Amino acid sequence: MVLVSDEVREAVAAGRPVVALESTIIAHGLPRPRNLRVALELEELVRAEGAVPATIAVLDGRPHVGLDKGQVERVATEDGIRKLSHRDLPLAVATGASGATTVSATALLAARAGVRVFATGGLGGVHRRWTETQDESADLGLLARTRITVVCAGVKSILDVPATLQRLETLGVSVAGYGTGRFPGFYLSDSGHPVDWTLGDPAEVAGVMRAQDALGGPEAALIVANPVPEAEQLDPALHARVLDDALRACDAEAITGQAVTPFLLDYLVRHTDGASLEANLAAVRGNVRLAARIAAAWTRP
Ligand code: PSU
Ligand code: MN
Repeated sequence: MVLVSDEVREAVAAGRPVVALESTIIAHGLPRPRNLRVALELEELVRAEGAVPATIAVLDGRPHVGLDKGQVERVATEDGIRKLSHRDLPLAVATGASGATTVSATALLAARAGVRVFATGGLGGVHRRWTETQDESADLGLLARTRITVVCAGVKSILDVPATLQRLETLGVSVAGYGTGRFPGFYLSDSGHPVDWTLGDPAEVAGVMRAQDALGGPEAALIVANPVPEAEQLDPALHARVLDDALRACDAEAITGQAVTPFLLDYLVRHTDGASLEANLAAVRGNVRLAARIAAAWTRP
């Protein structure tokens, strides 16, 4: 059912480091044509750290873990490619659809293929004005029941960050800052909210993963929140101003559901002269590198 590439399958079987990469950021989170270059660059970053990249997507109804170059190109350039959260997977499979996978669908497929470490930009979470919209990303619920380590720059700052942190607590998802006691703010190094735990190096992260397995209990994820370096973050004042406008535009244009996140990300890119894109990419690159090092520490005997 899940097509795992030869390279990824062999690496998993031999206990070599593998890093899962999601595809929604490629298909729906970044502007074209830059998205294709970034997708390939992220795979190269994983390789440069000595790990195997496993980009995940659904093509013609088949979930793939590990894409070849032509398949990455399809995800980045195909018109009408869907955005698939985990609830969409059976529908896409049965109808032969193609789609990019969000954090939730990627985490599910990665875990099925035996890949334990996953890098992304920012997780989905609780949207602002949740009391009216009930918009909470499916990422959170899935991470509460999937044993995977997700390296991210926190949750997207377009969300209600404290509400999201609260949901993660309620759902029993372990969260630690990497080299910081502050929860990162995606485009910003600091969301303004603290985290309870700080981990200092990949070996320490791998130690937490081993403790998760040894303790048993619910198969929840570990979130490693890795801040974008301060020098590469988006100017906080610009961020605050443009984000306000973006949220108003989203309301004015009555954008809802799956379209909300891509709309807001795109609005920020267009209204910061691309500066939000650079901060987003800096965060993702840092996460991919760290994920590869964690995967290496995890597989080291
Ligand atoms: N991080 C990024 N860009 C993105 C996303 C994350 O830097 O486009 C995607 C992820 O795939 C995440 C999804 O799972 O946004 C959340 O969408 P929603 O809020 O509709 O659940
Ligand atoms: Mn949503």
